[in-house]
Formats: sequence, structure tokens, C-alpha cells
Amino acid sequence: MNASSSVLHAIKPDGAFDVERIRADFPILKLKVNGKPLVYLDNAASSQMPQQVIDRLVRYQTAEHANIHRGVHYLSETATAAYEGARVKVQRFINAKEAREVIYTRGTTDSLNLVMHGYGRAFIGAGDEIIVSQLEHHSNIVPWQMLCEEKGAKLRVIPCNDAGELLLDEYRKLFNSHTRLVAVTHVSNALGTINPVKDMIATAHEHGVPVLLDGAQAIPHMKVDVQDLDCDFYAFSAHKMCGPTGIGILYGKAALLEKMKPFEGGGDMILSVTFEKTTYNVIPHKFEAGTPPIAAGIGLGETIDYLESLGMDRIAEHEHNLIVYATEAFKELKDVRIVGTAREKAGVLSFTMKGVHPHDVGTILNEDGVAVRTGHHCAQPVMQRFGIPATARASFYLYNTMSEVDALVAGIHKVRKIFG
Ligand code: 7TS
Repeated sequence: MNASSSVLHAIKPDGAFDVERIRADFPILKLKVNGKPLVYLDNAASSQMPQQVIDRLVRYQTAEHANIHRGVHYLSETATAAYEGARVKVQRFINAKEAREVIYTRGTTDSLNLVMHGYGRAFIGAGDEIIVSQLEHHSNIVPWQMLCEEKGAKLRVIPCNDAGELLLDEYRKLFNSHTRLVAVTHVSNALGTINPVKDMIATAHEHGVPVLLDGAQAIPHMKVDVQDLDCDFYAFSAHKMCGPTGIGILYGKAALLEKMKPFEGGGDMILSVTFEKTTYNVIPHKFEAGTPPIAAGIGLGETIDYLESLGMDRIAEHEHNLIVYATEAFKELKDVRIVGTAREKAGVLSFTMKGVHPHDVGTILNEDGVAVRTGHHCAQPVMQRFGIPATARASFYLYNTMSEVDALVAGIHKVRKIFG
């Protein structure tokens, strides 16, 4: 079965989403957990994989596998074509100008660290400043702190209001002649806030400062056009967009990537090596040392085919309907606080319950097969901002249904009954 055969049925004649048909593509959703149908609401941590992508991985392993970029034999050429073909799919998906602006990494964290090592260490020095926001995942804080410590640079932080929206007036005030980089998340994983990144990029560019976007929570859920945004770097992971683990992307403008130093040395990133001198390969290969996760890259290409055939706009609309429905239902619940009430919000519902620890909420929900994440979501500064140690978080994706939201709400009633 290929992606297109399923998709013919997944979109109804009026253009609407047939969520039941889409669910049929995801074998794991048929699981029972504790005797109840699985209700998977932990998509911000990692999403599930459709059969089309699983089949593609099996086809690769059974009929196409060899190392890439180095063989003249059939299998190596087949694997290379598939892997490089997937890079072109990514280019088209994010509307990058050129495929060489698309670098394979291990995931968002790896992509952000690559910018820190390749760009930050070369162009950020003592007394320089990096702007991040209060909404960042640790992956977009810690690398910059490491750089600051090494170089004597400084982090500046864009604050947010009680709804979890960044304060843009404060953002504008942070720029000065020492500002070297803005590194912000496109969508907050802990609150779901969609940041106004296009405007934020325009502001940074007025000051001649490049912008790195952490797109881990945006790219699975909405159309992203890197040329329209005019971002300088964009980082994301395949496993949050129905793809495999172990692979992600760093998009970068070619002119910046060419100026950057490679992060890791080894095979594939060189043109020539003598004991006196190594000449580096051209981009993107300069940043891709060693045998890459070939299967995962090819799987990412198939994932993009799958998402595109459904339509990113339709996916975004479906998730919007889910978050609106869930938010309305949660507003009716006594002693439940929604954390993160931005006007522009993706499908993330973080909440606390008076008198109940989020871990207990998650444990009781799990008894009925409902999977949510509890904790600080690797965004401790967000928790500090809201004066809480943790939340429970439901995060939606294309295969979730209104009746799964009902199951979540029923679970919350059960928690309340148990805790009084
Ligand atoms: N940035 C954001 C905004 C994220 O949400 C995550 C993962 C990362 C970076 C790191 O991605 P990775 O693929 O390199 O691990 N966020 C979450 C989450 O919310 N729950 O588990 C992982």
C-alpha cells in the first residue's frame, strides 16, 4: 500500500478530513492499554508512524540497503538516490531555495547544537549577546549557556505574559550593538503558544541579527515556508511528525552555512585529507560526518509524502478544532487550571488540578489507556514563570478525535472522584 492509495479515502469529497480512515493507517492506535483502547495524547513528545512509512522502512531494509555516497554498485546507488531524494522532499516541504540548505542531523537538539558549534563558536565572542525566550525547551537554552560560559557572552530573555505570549515590546528593547543571534521557538512545547516569528524575524533583521527557529513543535502541525519567514536557521525532528527517531533537519541559508565551521570530523565531510591539511566537503556534506541514519532519512521522505497528501492546512484545521473543543470542555471542570491561554495556540493543553500532583493525574489517566505527559516538559523556565513545578499535558495530532477528548475529560472526572 502506498501513501496515495490511502489518502484517496482519507479526504472526503467535500475536502474534509476522514479521521477514522487516517487512524486506520496507524497500527499502534489499535492497541489496548489496561484493557481500554489506547488514547494517545502525548504527540508533543513523539508521534506515531503510519503503515506507509513502516512499509518504506521495510522495503529499504529488505531491498535497498548499502552505505551511501561511496559505492558504484546497484545497492549503494539505490540507497544514495533514495536518501538524497528525501533531502529534496524536505527542501520542497519547507520551501528552501536549494537542497544543499537542508542538513540531516539526529534531531532538533542536534540541529540546535550544530548551530551553536558551527556558527556560535565562530561568530559570537566576549560581551556579545544572544536573545532567547522564556518559552524555550532546554535544547534551545543549554547550548547557548554553554557557549556563553566558553566565550563570556550573555543570554537575554524575552519575557511572556500570563497567557504565555511573548512580550514583543520587551523583545524590541533587548537589541543593542552586542546582539549576535536570536534563538526562539516557533511553537512552545509546554504551552502551545504559536509565536509571531515572522514579525520577530523582521525586527531582528532590522538590527542585522540572524534568527534561529526551533521548529520541533511547529513543523508537524502547520505549513512552514522558510523563505516566507525569512529565518536564517530552522531546526526540527522527524519523530514528532509521524517519522522515525534518530533523524532531524537543520535548514540554514546557504551563505551562512558556507561561513560556518564543521562540528564533527570524519568520513563524508571531507574533500581531501593529508596529515598536513584537510579540505572540507561542500554544504550540506560538510556537516554530515560518518555513515548517517540512512533508513531514517528515507523514512522521513515517505513521512513528508504522507503529510503532504493529507494537506498541512487540513491537519492544522483538524487540530485547531480539537484544541477548541478540549479547551471549552476543560473550562467547565472545577479546580482545573489551563496553563497557557495564548490567542494563537497549537494543539497543546497543559493543565494543573488543585490538590493533585500532575504525576497522579497521568497515572490515573493511564489506568484507562489515556497517555499524557506529566512533568516540566524540559521547559523548567516556563514552569518557573507560572510558579508551578509541573503540569499534565495533552497534545493532539492528526489522528486524534473528539471522542478521545471526551475520554480525557472523563479521566479528569475520575481523578477528581479519587482525590475528592
Ligand atoms: N525543541 C522543542 C520545542 C521541543 O518540543 C523538543 C522536544 C525539542 C526541542 C527536542 O527535540 P528532540 O527531538 O531533539 O528531542 N520536546 C519534547 C516534549 O515536549 N516532550 O518530550 C520531548
